[in-house]
Amino acid sequence: MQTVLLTGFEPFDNDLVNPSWEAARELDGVQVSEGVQIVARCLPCAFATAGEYLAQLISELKPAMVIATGLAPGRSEISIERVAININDARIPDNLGQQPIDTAVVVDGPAAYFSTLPIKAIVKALRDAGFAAAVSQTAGTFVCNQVFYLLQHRLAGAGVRSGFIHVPSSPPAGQPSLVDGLRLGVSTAWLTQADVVETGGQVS
Ligand code: PCA
Repeated sequence: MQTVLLTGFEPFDNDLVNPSWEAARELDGVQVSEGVQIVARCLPCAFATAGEYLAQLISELKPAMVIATGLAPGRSEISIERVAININDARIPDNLGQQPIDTAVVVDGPAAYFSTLPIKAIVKALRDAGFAAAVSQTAGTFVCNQVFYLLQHRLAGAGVRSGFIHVPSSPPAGQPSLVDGLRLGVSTAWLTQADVVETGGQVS
């Protein structure tokens, strides 16, 4: 049995729930395709511990693919992140009271890492199924970006697909559930051989 590690985050910024974990937890144990099962875990929203826990999960589970998810409170679309950058610049304190400003995620690490998920194929599959979805050119500079960067740093060259998906606070009315959206995102990421070529770009 192969494992797809799917993470969500605990609530932060005085919220009581985090929809990323509420959705991811529903997918724990779900089969993606023959012989491939999702293991869902919740990461702490803290610079000091989130990456450490993720590294521990990767060592333990030896996943064949990793998708981390988090909440992007201001967005209305499911955002498939393109790139993680080597900077922490927190607008608010994390859940342990830390608020790093302009520090490196990894000292002397590369400026950025790209997602190794087929991001355009995921956006297309979600849109075709009725979700508002888009490629996002920034995962921010808070704990989600840090975890995304550490994930890509850890798995660089390992041949294990990995990336990050931001979810909205609440999907617009009339859309299928976030749980179904994440399930479709995971299965598309797993089954797609080569990413589709269509624009997901922006003019500034
Ligand atoms: N969203 C935050 C951190 C945890 C989460 O769910 C972010 O986008 O950085």
